[in-house]
Amino acid sequence: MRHINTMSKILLELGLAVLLVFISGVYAMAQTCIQPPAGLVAWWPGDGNANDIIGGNDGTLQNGATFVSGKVGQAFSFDGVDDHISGSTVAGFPLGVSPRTITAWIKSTSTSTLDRNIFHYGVSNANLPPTNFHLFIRGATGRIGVGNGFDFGTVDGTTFVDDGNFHFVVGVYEGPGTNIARIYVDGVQEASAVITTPGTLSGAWRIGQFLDPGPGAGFQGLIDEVDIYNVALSAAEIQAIFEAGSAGKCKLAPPDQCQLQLDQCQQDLTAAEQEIQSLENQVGALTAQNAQLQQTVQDLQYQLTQFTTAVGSGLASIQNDFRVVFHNPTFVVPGATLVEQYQNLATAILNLNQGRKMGIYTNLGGKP
Ligand SMILES: [Ca+2]
Ligand SMILES: [Ca+2]
Repeated sequence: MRHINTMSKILLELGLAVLLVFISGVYAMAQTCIQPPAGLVAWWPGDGNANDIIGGNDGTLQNGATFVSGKVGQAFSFDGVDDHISGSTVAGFPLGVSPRTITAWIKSTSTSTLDRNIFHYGVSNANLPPTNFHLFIRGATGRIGVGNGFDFGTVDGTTFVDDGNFHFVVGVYEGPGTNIARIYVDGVQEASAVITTPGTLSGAWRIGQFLDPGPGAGFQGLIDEVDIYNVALSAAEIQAIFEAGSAGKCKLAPPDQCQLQLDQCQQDLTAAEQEIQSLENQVGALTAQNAQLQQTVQDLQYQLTQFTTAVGSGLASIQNDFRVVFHNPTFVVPGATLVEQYQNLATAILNLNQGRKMGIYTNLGGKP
């Protein structure tokens, strides 16, 4: 009996284990992309092209840079010599002293002790005030650095990232209120420090090589999903992107599709406005016609009164004829619209009036 109980227990535990494996499998399958945090102004997914799918700051592959399977879809692949992506427009970039965040997945296989750029934008000149900003690997330590360039203030992380594994690396600058810059690696903040207030930023950008490649080495390995935000992302937002892993961020509808929808909406709106205008015109015409008919009826009634006054009670039969026209229910024309009914009635009255006037004047010896 004890043996049977032990067997039952084992079977129950085995069943629970299978259930847990099944549940975790379902969870993994159900993992989907997350909505990008607010403030995303540029995003290079590296999925077969160098396009910025948010800000339109499309880049160009240089010196053999290519694509391989990455962290989220494909990634940019660099040879560590001269490969890089270059871009000449910075539409939407956080410039001046604006807060900013740069994020990317990287996989470095480099053994170089020289600094290697992940993302660099602005004007590159060591002799200028801090007019550029970058996220990079500090060659001497193999750790992530962020700052406004060339010893004008940088912050270094603590994780050795040249280990051939994917790491989610983030550099944040909070803005002139605090001048604090922060490093996050794999969802965890590793360092923060006050840096020099950034100067005016403009110009160009590069992935995988510094704007001025002289002081550093080329990036060797993969860079994937490079993002720029015009805000300092929170720790929770950074953690969420890290945890989304290979599911990544949800892509928005391509701009051309949005534009097509907008164009269609505009066409529909224009057609609707034209329809409304046409209906208003018809209402206006009917209103004018109605006023004209009312005036005609009033004129006829006035004339009838004048005739009655003029000739006394001798023309009672003629008055009755008019009343017959006004009130005769058989006058309705089958199938005619209300407007056409009025038109026919008015025409009949006018015709009758004209004939009677002549008749009246003729009978009384007057002139029409
Ligand atoms: Ca990608
Ligand atoms: Ca090359």
